[in-house]
Amino acid sequence: VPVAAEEKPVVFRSKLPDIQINNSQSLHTYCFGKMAEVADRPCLIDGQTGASYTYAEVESLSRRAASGLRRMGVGKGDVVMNLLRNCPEFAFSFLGAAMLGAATTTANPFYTPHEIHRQAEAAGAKLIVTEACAVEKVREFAAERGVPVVTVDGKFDGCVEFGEVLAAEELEADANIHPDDVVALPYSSGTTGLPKGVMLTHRSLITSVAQQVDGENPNLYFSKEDVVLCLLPLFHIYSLNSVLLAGLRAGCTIVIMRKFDLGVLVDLVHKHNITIAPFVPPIVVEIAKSPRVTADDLASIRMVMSGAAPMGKELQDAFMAKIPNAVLGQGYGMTEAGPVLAMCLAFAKEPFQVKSGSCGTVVRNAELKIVDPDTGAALGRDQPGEICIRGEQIMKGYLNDPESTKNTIDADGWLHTGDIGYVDDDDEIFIVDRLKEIIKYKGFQVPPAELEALLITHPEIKDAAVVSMKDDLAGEIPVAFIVRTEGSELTEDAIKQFVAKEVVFYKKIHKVFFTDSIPKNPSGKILRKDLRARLAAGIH
Ligand code: 4UW
Repeated sequence: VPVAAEEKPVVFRSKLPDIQINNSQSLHTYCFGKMAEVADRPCLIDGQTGASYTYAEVESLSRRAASGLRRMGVGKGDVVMNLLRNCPEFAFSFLGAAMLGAATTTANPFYTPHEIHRQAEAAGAKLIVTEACAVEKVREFAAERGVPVVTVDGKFDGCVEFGEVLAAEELEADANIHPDDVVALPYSSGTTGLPKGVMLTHRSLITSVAQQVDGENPNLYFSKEDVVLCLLPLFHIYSLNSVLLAGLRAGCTIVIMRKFDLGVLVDLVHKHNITIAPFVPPIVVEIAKSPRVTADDLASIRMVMSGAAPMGKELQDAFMAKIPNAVLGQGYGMTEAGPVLAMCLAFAKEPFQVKSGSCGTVVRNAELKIVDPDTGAALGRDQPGEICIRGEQIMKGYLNDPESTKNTIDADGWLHTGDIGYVDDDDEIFIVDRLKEIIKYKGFQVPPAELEALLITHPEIKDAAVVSMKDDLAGEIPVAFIVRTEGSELTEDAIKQFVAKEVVFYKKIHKVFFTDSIPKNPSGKILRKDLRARLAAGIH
């Protein structure tokens, strides 16, 4: 009997050497690691009010937030919900909770009450920090469950102002924190199903930030002189990790912007001499196309990052023609992966040549492989397959969901992304397709399973399937295939409105196609590929 040769999978590594990462400290200690050098430098600037906080002040305010939160009943192992647009208080609350050994679950303040309650409940939120635009959506729910609500922008009946939380003495001693304690609990639907709590620990986030900004030749070179624009929402892991935490660690000044507006963006760039601009593709498109924005307007920017959704070569080239002095490149992240899998090596302190359209090279201190989705065999260069990642940065697992965890992280510790891509001869990664069902509208997650579950609650809908359709501006939009009950004359508009009432704007259904049946495999799984192929071919 021939003995099978032991197969060694093809593993891809960074071109940068591994570094020593001290990831057994707590996340805030790590992020404030350069305090002696940066104590008096500006750390956070509120773009809207102009309020500026030094590093020493941010640490002190976070310590006071920690005491204030503790007084309100938050302790080790608890979860605080940040239901906030970008603001300095987001950082104080997040870091304060970390000092207590508590975790922060982040959610979009524009979520509907239903979406917010579901996450607050699943995460077991003990306290909610929010603002005027969302306070009415949580008030009743919080009162019923005895969850205190803190507001950052004014006084509301039955709520506590953030200023009162800060009116406490600084927390003297941190809780006893274990590196594997959860510190951030963002929600993501991952490769399938409904949104789940992604347990990111002190160890995983320190590792991820270090893989980006630490070392003699950091992959993502942020320095004390840099001014980083924090425009992307901090409730999403991209901004939380690669803007706030990475910016703090590197000693940058972080300019906080509440919402996207091209005019305000240009003003802030000019006023604060922004040097680093983390964007998503729709923002890159808007700047590339806007005749109102000139190279002069953005002259201080030296680095433009894009991620969370694909950016093709054409767009990348068009944008670079507009800002010739900046380096434009991509990062590739996934909430569950800690989040960064790959980062553009042109962002390194000693930069490498890279290609347009690539989403970077695997980060250091990590392993990446490409597997055949059918056989699981590891593939070599230039062969597209499922991207898998391994390293100390990946999530600990999904909260209260060992089954989904097992389906995402295999027995050998490889996290399966559900993305299809290949690694070329220069170690650059190109994403070409998606195996998983998630739809990305401007980089925001739209879980089809959530919309399908909602649709079939309608008495005149017998069956439903939601898939993505390509869109020039948003990248992808959700569309629905609907089987009506017999005799029903339910209209496309009625269905769209039915969904719109229950979900945040980017999960709205854009088109409805009526059909006789939803194609499924023998075990009942929707054949999304078939539906997407139907759309592509124009057969509905
Ligand atoms: N190209 C094509 C890309 C790309 C992409 C992501 O919402 P999640 O779970 O997470 C994110 C995180 C993105 C991110 C984090 C930190 C960072 O530095 C950075 O780059 C600068 C980006 O999006 O969605 C994960 C899914 O989003 C797709 C892909 O399908 C992935 O599994 N995605 N980045 N550059 N697609």
